[in-house]
Amino acid sequence: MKSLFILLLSSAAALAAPAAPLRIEAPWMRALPGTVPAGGYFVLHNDGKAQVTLTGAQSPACGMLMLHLSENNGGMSSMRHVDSIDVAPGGVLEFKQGSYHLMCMQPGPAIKPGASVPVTLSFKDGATVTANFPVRDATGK
Ligand SMILES: [Cu+2]
Repeated sequence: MKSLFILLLSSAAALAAPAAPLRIEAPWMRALPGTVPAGGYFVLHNDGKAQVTLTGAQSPACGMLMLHLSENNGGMSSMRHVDSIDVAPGGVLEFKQGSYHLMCMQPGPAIKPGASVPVTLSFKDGATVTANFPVRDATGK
């Protein structure tokens, strides 16, 4: 009887174990006309005590979903793919226009203003975080 009690206790503890201390705030996806890739924006909070490394993103609505960084060099703006982004303990990583953004390379029919699509971020340690990204139009509405 005693061992059963311990077993129940330990499985309850396993259920209560906190997930990776990562939060996605203010997510949204910017739909552009036609087949132009859509941009994804959010703020990632690392509430944990360890550095995490963002290594990718997936969405069933997007075909390939890439991590991009926009840069402005002497008035020329361009974007490039990045493989990974470190987020320090207690740190915040902002995906916003003109900076880091998700690039939804083949936006599917679900990418339309007023809809919302799931996006999963994946990390080097195997952790994943999923959030629903509301879709807005080109002007951000
Ligand atoms: Cu891009």
